[in-house]
Amino acid sequence: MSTQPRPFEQPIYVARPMLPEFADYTRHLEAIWKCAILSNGGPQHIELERRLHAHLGEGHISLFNNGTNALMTAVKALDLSGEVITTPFTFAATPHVLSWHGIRPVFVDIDEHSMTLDPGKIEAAITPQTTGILAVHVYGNPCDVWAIEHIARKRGLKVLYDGAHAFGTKVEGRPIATFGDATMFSFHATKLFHTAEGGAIVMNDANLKRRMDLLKNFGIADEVTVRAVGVNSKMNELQAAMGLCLVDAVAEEKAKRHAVAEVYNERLAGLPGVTVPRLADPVVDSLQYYCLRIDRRETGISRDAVYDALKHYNIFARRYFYPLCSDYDPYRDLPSSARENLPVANRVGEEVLCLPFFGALGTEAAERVCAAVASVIAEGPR
Ligand code: T4K
Repeated sequence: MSTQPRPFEQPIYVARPMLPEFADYTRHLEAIWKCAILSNGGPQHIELERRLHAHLGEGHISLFNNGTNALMTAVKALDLSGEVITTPFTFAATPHVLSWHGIRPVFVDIDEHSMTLDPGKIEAAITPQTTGILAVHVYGNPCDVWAIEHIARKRGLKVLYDGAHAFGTKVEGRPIATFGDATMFSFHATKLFHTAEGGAIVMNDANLKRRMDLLKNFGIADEVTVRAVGVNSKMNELQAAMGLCLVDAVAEEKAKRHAVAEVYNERLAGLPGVTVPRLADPVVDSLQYYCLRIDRRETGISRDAVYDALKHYNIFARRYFYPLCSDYDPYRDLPSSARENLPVANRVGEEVLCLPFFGALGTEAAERVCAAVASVIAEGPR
């Protein structure tokens, strides 16, 4: 007789931030205390910008106090207006940054496998008002960057990537941020690399970098010159110090996550109706999220029922990204939000389940998560 898996003693969440040695962080704090520079591009900020090139490529990096403000500033710096094509299968921040600028998001369906914008459906959504494409490297899966580049060149559109999950992702050996006009990375606490809250824009054009730096600092060029309508979105020294403590720990964290992902793949791939992510793509995966797909027709149990039942095991998985952004109150009445326009995104949104995924979870706990998932599916709906 099979025994029921044991619930976890403590709640297991989808993410858990890497934390540096406390003494390491206080060493950075001592340096901050000594010079009394807490913000506005101090020594920690300068050093972090320099150190991040190893992970984000040789483009120009501009640091921000969070990923949303970084994206919002990039929308302004790129002069996007009118309509911008984007995906409904993303976090609220993606369409919100457009709406905050009075730009209409136009939702286009996603590709079944990468879960990113389907380039085959972009052109039909372009109108005379379209100025750009805001595509998302969901879970760190790269968009079809070549096809998007081709369309953007042909139609004269700007390309902004939301790479909130794509820290370290490469395509054919190229850092992901070398594609498009600019790429945003989130350094939120739940991300592989973090600064508690934070983010960055990476871009190839030095003029754009100057404009981003201007806009995130009120548009101030010098003590007597304000050149643009800017905001205050600067990363402060305490955030940058956290980043400096963690930047070298990313490789070890990724190795631990890889081991967890291998356990998940090994134990869950055989469950009928369950699809696990591929780990051996010619792409360097950011290992940000581990997302299962649960096909109710085959498993006999809905994703939502699995999500709820896992809570009895003290496992708090997340349904990133359900509901779709096109179903949020501010967007549901847009013509592009119609279900018929987004059949793949609607189906995928009902199948995805992100399991707890962080290095400190360890392979033993990962085995227990798998046992719980398998047991929930075997038992079927309660
Ligand atoms: N674009 C995309 C595609 C994004 O996914 C995001 C953010 C953005 C743009 C915007 O970037 P930021 O402005 O955030 O830099 C979380 C994150 O807050 C958010 O950054 C992230 N995406 C989104 C996918 O996930 P919630 O509402 O799910 O967070 P929360 O508080 O429920 O956290 C999830 C779990 O993580 C908790 O159950 C416990 C654990 N946790 C969380 C925090 C904050 C910790 O253990 N420690 C912590 O400090 O949004």
